[in-house]
Amino acid sequence: MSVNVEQLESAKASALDQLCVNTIRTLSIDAIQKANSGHPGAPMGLAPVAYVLWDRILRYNPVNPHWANRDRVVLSAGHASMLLYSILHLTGYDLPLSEIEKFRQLGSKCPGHPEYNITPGVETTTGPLGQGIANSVGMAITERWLAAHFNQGDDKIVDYSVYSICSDGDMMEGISHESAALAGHLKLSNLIWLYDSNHVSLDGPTTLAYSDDVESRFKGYHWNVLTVEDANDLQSVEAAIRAAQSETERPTLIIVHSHIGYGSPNKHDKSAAHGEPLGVEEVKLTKRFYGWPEDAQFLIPKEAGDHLGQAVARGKKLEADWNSRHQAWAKKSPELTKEWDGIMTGKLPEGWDKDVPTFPADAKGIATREAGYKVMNSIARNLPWLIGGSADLESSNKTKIDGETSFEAGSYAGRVLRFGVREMGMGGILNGIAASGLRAFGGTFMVFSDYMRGAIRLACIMELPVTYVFTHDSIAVGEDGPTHEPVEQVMSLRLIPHMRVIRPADANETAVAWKLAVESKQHPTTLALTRQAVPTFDRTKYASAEGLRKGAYVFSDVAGTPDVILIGTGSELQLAMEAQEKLAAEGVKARVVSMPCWDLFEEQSAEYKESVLPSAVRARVAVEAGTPIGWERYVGLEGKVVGQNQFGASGPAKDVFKYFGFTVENVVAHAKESIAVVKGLGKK
Ligand SMILES: Cc1ncc(C[n+]2csc(CCOP(=O)(O)OP(=O)(O)O)c2C)c(N)n1
Repeated sequence: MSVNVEQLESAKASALDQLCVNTIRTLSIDAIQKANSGHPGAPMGLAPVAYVLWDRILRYNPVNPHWANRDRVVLSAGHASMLLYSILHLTGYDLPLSEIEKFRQLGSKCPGHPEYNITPGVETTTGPLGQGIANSVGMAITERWLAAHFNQGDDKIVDYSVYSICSDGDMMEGISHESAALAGHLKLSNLIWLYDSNHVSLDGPTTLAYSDDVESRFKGYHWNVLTVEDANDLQSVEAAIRAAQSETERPTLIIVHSHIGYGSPNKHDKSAAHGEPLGVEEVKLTKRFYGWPEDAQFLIPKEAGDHLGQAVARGKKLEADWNSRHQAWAKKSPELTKEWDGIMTGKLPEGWDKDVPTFPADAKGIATREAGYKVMNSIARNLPWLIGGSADLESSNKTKIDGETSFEAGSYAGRVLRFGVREMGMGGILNGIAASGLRAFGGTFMVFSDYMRGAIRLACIMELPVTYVFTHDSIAVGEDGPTHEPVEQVMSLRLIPHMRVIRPADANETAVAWKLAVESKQHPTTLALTRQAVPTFDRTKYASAEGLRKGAYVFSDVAGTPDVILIGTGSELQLAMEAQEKLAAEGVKARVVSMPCWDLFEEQSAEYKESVLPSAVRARVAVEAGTPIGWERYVGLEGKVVGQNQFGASGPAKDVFKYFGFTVENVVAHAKESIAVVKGLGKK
């Protein structure tokens, strides 16, 4: 397609803009039609917004999508992925047209929904509505923290903005309420959400279920709220974003009124445009509306390609300017530069774990949440970019970084994050922080990890090293009763690929667990910690807690081949140990295995696994105060599980534990039963 540029300049000033906008639209439409799958409606309506952002507003370098001071854009409405891929391609990211032509095909850099680490320019994985905007809050928190920490007077090396493009669905999701409320409270003026208000979602018009007054809602969160009446009015879109940029006190929501499926004669403003290709005939009609050659596929008019391609030269210059600022800053601030490099490269500072305590043997012991607090603080002292907090359970979760201030509006250097009672929001925000380079942790009760599960799953998909401090990890919570007593949570977290669930048995295992969490580059870690005190085992008598690094290890052995193996995790290792003693008194040889982390154990060699759980020893008992489902994997069909197959009850912890069979006698009985089964004498 050829456009007379002179004509363009002399005629409507926006003709070239229009050409670019329609290029974004038609690329998206064609990719979706070719894949015979996808969501064309939002890219068609939002193309002008994407165009204004990437062409006139954002500071980025397509050639280096990891440039530290780039503006971030999160496409929270991940189903509109083709919008993002089209603009990334056109602005010169390493995303060739051949990848767009393979949209939604196996191995393509253009997967169905944007995926972190697959596509250059994609800042986070989105698709589950609402998660992206919560991530953007985490990114904005990180920018503020980095700016407070690293900018020195007029030497500003951190000053990026965070944008999110979101939709009706994002706004309906609960997580949007939590994360927006916190962003408003924290006065994150570096955060700008562009809300695609097109009044249509999957099932039909949003009026079916949604009549929020979004403007009032966000004003209530102390946001700056602006409105653009027509997404196609590029000047208004630009003016609104520029107004948002000059806001210094509040995050900004720009409500952009748009039309889903804009330009499609039969699907414009209809949910039919939302989630399926337009169809061959409708594509033609739509292209005719745009003044596009009807049969052209993946057409990028030269003028549009050239114009949007200028982003490469622009980006190179922006980054080069920043590099000279950064170099000047680095000369003046060598110590800070070391920290900066550590954050940007993911390298831990030397000596980060030098103060991690070794806990002396103590029969009374301490709760692993308490040990976790001590260990986390010993690490925080030497790892300045460890940052985190709790969803209003700090005194219970023991997550306070001592001697540090809170991250607060206007005082952004603090490392103590206060999420309020917002577990969902916390989950999404932690992902945004981790994706921005800081080491982030967040705490709540294990039972409420369910509230965070959507975000946890995304952390696992993205392989972000977030640390979850989930305390009160069993029915030993006691008095608060079944609503607060996790039963299925620990096991269900183990089900998520990439997650490392660690349930340490004592203070020294907790120390190793925290170290592993901090060393992790690609795995989120769940630390399942007790409310109640557990003995600190005598490591001169039993195996070193470093065994935790292998997931499971022989904690206390017997001479010769054991008659039975007792596997304990967390607070139940002590039951296994006491049972070992009782069984020994009856002449039964029991090996005790501590198994704090299934996932790590699975990563070990077959030889190692065999050395811990020899296949010849089939009498086995697993003891864990959680659902027994799954333990068959390690105890086999002849083994037994002392687990919790039902909800707990309210009462003092020791009574609850006893009531549900977490007693030495019960473990001993199960061990004997398993031995009998193996001998062919008992019931499986
Ligand atoms: C948490 C979550 N629930 C449900 C979906 C399925 N889903 C994808 S898009 C969509 C409708 C969204 O409508 P809207 O956000 O208005 O997008 P638009 O129709 O404007 O493209 C739904 C329900 C999802 N992706 N995430």
